[in-house]
Parts: sequence; C-alpha cells; structure tokens
Amino acid sequence: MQFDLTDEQREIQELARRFTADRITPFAADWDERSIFPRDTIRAAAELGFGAIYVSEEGWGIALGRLESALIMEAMAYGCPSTAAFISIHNMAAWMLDRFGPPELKAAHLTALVTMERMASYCLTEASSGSDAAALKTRAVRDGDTYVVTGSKQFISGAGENEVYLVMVRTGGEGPGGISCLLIEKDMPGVSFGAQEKKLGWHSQPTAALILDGVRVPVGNRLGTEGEGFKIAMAGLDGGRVNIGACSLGGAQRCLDEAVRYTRDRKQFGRAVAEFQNTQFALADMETELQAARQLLYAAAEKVTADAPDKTRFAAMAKRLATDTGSKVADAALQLHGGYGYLRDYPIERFWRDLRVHSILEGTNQVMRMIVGRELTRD
Ligand code: FAD
Ligand code: 2MC
Repeated sequence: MQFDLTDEQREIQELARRFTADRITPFAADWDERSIFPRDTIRAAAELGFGAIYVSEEGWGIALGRLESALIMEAMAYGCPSTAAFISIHNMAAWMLDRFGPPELKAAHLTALVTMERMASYCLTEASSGSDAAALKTRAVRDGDTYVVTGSKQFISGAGENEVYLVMVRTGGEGPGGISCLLIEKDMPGVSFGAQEKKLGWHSQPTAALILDGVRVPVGNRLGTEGEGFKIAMAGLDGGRVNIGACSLGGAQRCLDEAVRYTRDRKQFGRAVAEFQNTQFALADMETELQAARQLLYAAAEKVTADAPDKTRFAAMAKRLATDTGSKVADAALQLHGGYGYLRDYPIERFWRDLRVHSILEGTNQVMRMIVGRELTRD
C-alpha cells in the first residue's frame, strides 16, 4: 500500500496544521496547567468539520475516510494530544449514532453533534469491567416504551460537561449478546456524575463516573437492535483506536521536533549536543520508529474505511504500535533535554504525561495483543 497522500488529503492536513498552530499550540500548556476544558476551541474545530469527520453527508457530516481522520488527529495532537483525543471520542460517538441510530434519533441529535454545540461521550467501562467489557452490569429493564436504566460507568471522558452519552447497558443475559446501546442525555432525571478524576495527564478534558439511577430512556433512543450494543461499541472502537494511535504519532512528532531543536542549541563539552553520535543515533531511531508506526497506522485507517475483514486486527496492531512508539519517543526526547525536559518550562513532560494513557484506554495494549493473537491462532 502506498501512502503518497492525495492533493485533497494534503489540503486537509494543512488545514488541520494551521488550525493547530493558531488555536491549539499557543494555549495548550495553560489548559494543562489549569485543567481548562477549551470548549470554544473545540467548537471552532467543529466549524471546519472536525466534529463529524466520518459522519455521512446525510448525517450532516463531512463524510471523509479514516485516513483523513488520522491526519486531522495527528495534526491537532502536535499541539495538544488531550484535546485532539477528546474530539476523537466525540467523532466515534457521532459516527455510531449516524451508522446505527434510528432516523428520528439522528434527526433529533446529529446536527448539534456535528457543530459540537452538544458533545458526546462513549460509555463502556465500569468499575468491575474494564478489559472484560462484555461483563458489564449496568441494567436496562424494559417498561412499556421506555427502559429503566440503573448502574454506573467509570472513567467517562467528557462526563459532566457533555450533553449526550452513548451507554452500553445490559438488556438481556450474560455476555456480549445481552448488551444494547442507548443514547442518554445529561438532563434526564436520574443522571448524575462522580467527582472529576485527578489524572497524570489529559488535563484539558474532564473524566468522571456517569451514574444512572432509574433513568427512564425511550426505546427510540436505542442504537441498533436489542443485543447488538457490544458489536456497535466494538465497531466504534475500530476507528477510535486508529485515532488514538494518530494522537500518539502527532504528539511524538512534536517531541522529536523539539528534541532536534533543543540538541542543536544546547552546548556541552564545547559542542552542540546534537553533534554527539549518541544523540544522532537516538534521533535516528525516533524518526525510524515513528515512520514505521505511521505507515501501519495509515494502512489500518484505510482498512477501516474499506470495511476490510481484517480491519479490527489492523486497528489493534496499529494502536498498539503507535501508542507504545509514541511514549517511547516522548521519553527519549525528554532524556535528550536533560534536566530541562523534566520542567514545565518545556513542553516535553506534558506530552510524556498525555501520551502515557494511550497505551491504556480504548483497550489496553495487552488487549490489543489479545485481539491479534486470538485471530492468528484461531482455527
Ligand atoms: P483492567 O481491565 O483491570 O486491567 C488491569 C491490567 O490487567 C492491565 O494492564 C490490563 O492490560 C491487564 N489485563 C486485563 N485482562 C487481561 C488479559 N486477559 N490478558 C492480559 N492482561 C490483561 N472508558 C470508556 O468506556 N469511556 C471513556 O470515555 C473512557 N475514557 C478514559 C479516560 C481515561 C483518562 C482513562 C484512564 C480511562 C478511560 N476509559 C474509558 C477506561 C479505559 O478504557 C479502561 O481503563 C481500560 O479499558 C482498562 O480497563 P481497567 O482500567 O479496568 O483495567
Ligand atoms: N466489530 C464488530 N463486531 C465485533 C468486533 C468489532 N471490532 N469485535 C468483536 N465483535 C463481535 C464478535 O464478532 C462477537 O460476535 P459473535 O458473538 O456474533 O461472534 C462479539 O462481538 C463478541 O466478541 P468477542 O467474542 O471477541 O468478545 P470478548 O468478550 O471475548 O472480548 C474484547 C472482546 C476483549 C476484544 C473486548 O472486550 C475489548 O475490546 N475489551 C477492551 C475494552 C475497551 O476497549 N474499552 C475501551 C473503552 S472506551 C475508552 O477507553 C475511551 C477513552 C473512549
């Protein structure tokens, strides 16, 4: 597969890079330092179509492919991985609604999600079911034309701020086949939120528990059929994992660029640090590994766009490699900055913190290996 980007893809990449340089990079350190959620900047990104990148035109989105989405996420993460990842999760939820929602539900919600007037969360994880997502316990009991939903979701990105929550709930028996996906709104009676989590990174976006206490949700708010929720959740994650990988690549590219700049300026033993062979070898490995991860990620993105039979395996491989490589590159860049890399005066430590969680969320990198290994060894 060739990755000579088309002229249109280059234009999209350039647009996202310009937006990042103007609206994200100058402010990201302050968002991190003061835990500011940059709602206005996120809305400005949506004005460019970045809130509904692969939502169909009928769903008021810009109907691009997953490679274009990866390019946009990579570009925005060059300024702030946390904010780019927030927008990625919203895109995942908006696509799930567009792809699997009934027409009236789409008509009611999609236009506001596309403009990001209203923002969406994805709610799968529970306190006792993280990696084993199909063991979730949040219960939805049918009562006439509503479901009564009780339970709680842990670690929800956007919880408390976002207006819309796509929630995986149990409508049937145990296992993945008993799960359905419901759209729940922030202002429905019985919805509340836990305290904001205090995190190592991802400070520009909120994370909290979503608590559901007897929430009455119309049956018309269900995406897909009863029992289809787990597959819908996994289908969303195929794209989400590619995007999270792209966020790691963008953040790591920034760290590499900063390390090149810094080591050329910094002098020790009468020479620029960049002149030491150790530095050049380190930079060479960072560049090589980033390029390799990028190629796999773009290939995975194309497979998700094409709905290829091996898309889930490729998304898992790409997410694993891009996020591990991203953190490795950020760590090497920190080392090349010496003690200054450890200070908030330089951006590296923020990227180091923000990228670290990408090996954990949207499926840990152990789960990514499980997906790949199971497929390789299946009869
Ligand atoms: P566990 O599943 O308890 O895993 C603990 C360790 O055991 C890990 O190292 C794991 O890899 C390993 N492990 C587990 N099972 C196996 C196995 N079979 N083989 C080998 N190793 C295994 N979730 C959402 O639904 N929506 C969100 O918006 C969201 N946002 C998040 C934001 C942040 C900042 C964080 C930290 C998490 C977020 N999550 C979200 C949750 C995230 O997806 C989970 O944390 C993740 O899936 C892991 O689940 P867990 O934390 O329960 O870890
Ligand atoms: N697309 C469509 N269907 C899929 C699918 C996919 N990508 N992956 C699995 N399925 C289907 C699968 O085919 C099966 O269907 P059937 O029963 O008809 O054969 C069904 O779903 C159940 O799949 P599995 O048998 O693979 O389910 P299992 O319980 O063994 O585990 C596993 C699947 C471990 C891969 C899944 O639980 C998982 O991905 N865990 C990690 C959880 C996770 O990623 N959480 C992220 C939360 S979101 C987040 O962190 C954010 C920041 C937003």
